[in-house]
Amino acid sequence: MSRPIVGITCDYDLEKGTSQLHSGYYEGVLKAGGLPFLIPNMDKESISDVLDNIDGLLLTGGQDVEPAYFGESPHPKLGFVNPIRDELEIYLCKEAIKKDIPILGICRGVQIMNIAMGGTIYQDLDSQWDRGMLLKHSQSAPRWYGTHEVGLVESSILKKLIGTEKFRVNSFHHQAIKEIAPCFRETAQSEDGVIEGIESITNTFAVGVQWHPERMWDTDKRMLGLFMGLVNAAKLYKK
Ligand SMILES: [Mn+2]
Repeated sequence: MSRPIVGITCDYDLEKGTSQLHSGYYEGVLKAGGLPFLIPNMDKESISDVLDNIDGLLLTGGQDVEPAYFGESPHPKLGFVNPIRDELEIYLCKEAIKKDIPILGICRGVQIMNIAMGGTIYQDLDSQWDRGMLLKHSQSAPRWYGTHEVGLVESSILKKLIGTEKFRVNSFHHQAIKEIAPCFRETAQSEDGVIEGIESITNTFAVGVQWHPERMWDTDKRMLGLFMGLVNAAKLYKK
């Protein structure tokens, strides 16, 4: 059997006119046995054709999400939003969920998954968090270095893929999940209570994490487990 094709969203730089992606994403897919297909900015009809041809979807990290998608007006600390990318990824995610295409969402990707399916996020975690002490989620350390701990839910896909209950993750997210969409459940949490992982309770494989495994798998092999999970689910979908 040929390798399953994993579609990967890029960051669309509207000023430079480029679609770009950090190598950790596509190299992670390659290492896990999948064939990466980078999804540039394109029209909806082309995106529908992409959805007919991919076996898995990787929603990647990036900038803040337009709050109108979860029914809010912009908070003063909201960062740069990219309307083109928001529209494309939310559409892609909704359609992939409908088709039960396996999905892995990383950082912004997990937020997109949650918003697409009816959940909300904190526009600015630092100023909107009202549940006590908050850890530093925008780390000042190398990108591959784990700065805070997360605990995984025992029966979760995430726990199966990573193999340990507690471990340290890197953290550079300005936003985070607030209310989880009804089709997902929480699977990982940092010590302060911030949701760091979710998975679908209705789909075969729709897993999201708030940290960046694509920057960690080189130094922490457990992180490759996430890419293996996506590619293995894509293999089953392809059959
Ligand atoms: Mn974090």
